[in-house]
Amino acid sequence: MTFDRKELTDQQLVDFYRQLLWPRMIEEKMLLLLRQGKISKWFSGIGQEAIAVGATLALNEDEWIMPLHRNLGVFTVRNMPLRKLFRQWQGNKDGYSNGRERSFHFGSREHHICGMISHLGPQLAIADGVSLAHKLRSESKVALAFTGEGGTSEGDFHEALNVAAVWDLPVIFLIENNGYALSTPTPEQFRCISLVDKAKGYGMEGVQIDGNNLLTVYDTIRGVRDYCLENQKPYLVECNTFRMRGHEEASGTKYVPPKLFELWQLKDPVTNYESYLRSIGILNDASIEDIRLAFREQIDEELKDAFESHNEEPDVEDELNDVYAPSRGGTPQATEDAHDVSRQLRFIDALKEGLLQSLEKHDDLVLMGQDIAAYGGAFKITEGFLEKFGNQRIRNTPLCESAILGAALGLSLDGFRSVVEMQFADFVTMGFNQIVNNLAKIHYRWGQPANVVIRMPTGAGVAAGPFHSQSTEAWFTHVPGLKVVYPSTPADAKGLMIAAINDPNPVMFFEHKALYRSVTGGVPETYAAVPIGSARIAREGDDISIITYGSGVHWAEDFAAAHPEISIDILDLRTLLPLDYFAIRAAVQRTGRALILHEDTLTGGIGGEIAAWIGQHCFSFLDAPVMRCASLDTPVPFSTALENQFLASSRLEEMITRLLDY
Ligand SMILES: Cc1ncc(C[n+]2csc(CCOP(=O)(O)OP(=O)(O)O)c2C)c(N)n1
Repeated sequence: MTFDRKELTDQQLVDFYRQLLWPRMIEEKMLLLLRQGKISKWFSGIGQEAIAVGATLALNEDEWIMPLHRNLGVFTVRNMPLRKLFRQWQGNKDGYSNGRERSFHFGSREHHICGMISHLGPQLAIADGVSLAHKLRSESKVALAFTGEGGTSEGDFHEALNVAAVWDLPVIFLIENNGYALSTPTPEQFRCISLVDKAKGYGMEGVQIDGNNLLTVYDTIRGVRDYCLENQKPYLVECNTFRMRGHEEASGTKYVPPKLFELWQLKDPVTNYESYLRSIGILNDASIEDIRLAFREQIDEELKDAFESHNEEPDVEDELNDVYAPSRGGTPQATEDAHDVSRQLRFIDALKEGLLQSLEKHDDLVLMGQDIAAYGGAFKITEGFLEKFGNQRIRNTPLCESAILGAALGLSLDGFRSVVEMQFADFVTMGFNQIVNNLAKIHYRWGQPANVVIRMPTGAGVAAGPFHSQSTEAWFTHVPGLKVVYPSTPADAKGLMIAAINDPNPVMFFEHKALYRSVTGGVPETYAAVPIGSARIAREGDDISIITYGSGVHWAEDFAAAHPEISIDILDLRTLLPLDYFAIRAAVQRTGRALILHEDTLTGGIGGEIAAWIGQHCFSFLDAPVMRCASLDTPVPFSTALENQFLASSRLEEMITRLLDY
């Protein structure tokens, strides 16, 4: 292995040695502790340290890195103290994730390190978002994201690189090609000759280097960083290396030919760099032993300290409180009579006004979605926004929901807020993982906000068939960390949009397409929020309470108008997560008869959750069993006759009659 020191001073070369040796020695100690049962799981980076260490040394300290499970060197070069890292690995409350995350699945804003989720590929697009934040602020910074060669097979790899290329983002994508993804060797993973060849396909530059040579990695990443900043473009770096231990310590290496270990042992990054420093007279036996001895002592001292730290008793309140980022406060609130104002707007125009006023209010708000700029979006809600706010804030995206949601999280990490439009709510499946695993969990895991609103044009009744009509809200009400909002009136569409954009948590914002142009109502002109989590009494009555949301509110109101002989009480939930249990209890108490109505299909719909809660908490108020009226448990059919039969509205009269007759 040949080394080229270029301009590096003797002192820098020694400092680099220390940076390279430190994670190696920590790991060797961890492997011992693992065997003694003192830590539970370990993903080894032995043999690969030059990549994490060299790349981190090449960046400025305030540039974000998205590391993975073998990148201890990123954490150590950023000076994270071993005593705290060790507490993290032990699941101690004094680690970096309050004991909530394992191994390297944590981050630290202070150190500009973004914690990974197990799914690997989602890290990559977060770098796009952080980099976009830099670009929007005209800051000269790069972001660097790691992936293994296995991770390059994920769709997220493709999406993230493509978005960075299309948006000219200075992101360094770094592949650690270590030969195996768990037991899968590279010929079973991809068929291109080199992964770096993929760069060309995305219209970006790329380079393949020896990942075991610390100075090569450092020098390459420094040069690539300069290139990215100067040209405002991404870059792909493939680092060849080898995984010298099992995928994780328990899984063994039986599937790796022993010859490969012998070969790569000769290329060990630490011993080779050490030999180089000896050969140029910078280190010798004595100085190396001094460094190693000092490290050994430091490890023992820091671990002693860490072992002495005890976990507090778990506290349910603490856990529940940390699911959501606390509200920032300060947003003006809509008055109670917001629905009674004389100015009438269609649902779609109210929504548009909420977005427009928010864009005016918050310079840090970015809108992203397919065809939302010049075209104005599939439903024309963002028409005219481009002219007013420019293409940096009103961003057309390539067709890649996952990367855009990941980028939204990256924007949030760097202080921006965003609204991401799903062209239809059905397409959220393509970004599902980013929502339920990354955005939803990040606050609980390591305390970061995900100030992202995901607009979901939803629902049936428009003869659009199974993939443009679904009610997908129940998929998300099951995910702690998300908020799920579903307005039924123009006033709420505007007020809840304002609230959602001010909320530091990810908000799924369901907008029923059939209501866009069919519903008109009073909407205040002022910029004011309708609080998330509070239901609205749409109509008070004595005979039966219909607890509903979205199109259900209008079905219930139409029924009530057509049946003045029945005194119908209607509760519009407005938010499905968190539910307004206080209002639900009051509604049940008002009539003693509860019908839960939703357009979503019956089984597993939010109605089941509400019915269970009423059964448990409001039993003494009930004069009849709680009933549910929902759509058929089938996909949403296309033909009007089939769709009408599918929809809950076709069974509403029957269900109301049954409940009243009980
Ligand atoms: C989406 C997903 N599928 C499967 C896994 C299980 N898994 C964890 S790491 C891994 C191999 C990853 O290989 P690579 O990206 O090459 O990184 P390496 O572990 O070699 O560093 C697999 C299959 C996972 N974590 N996420």
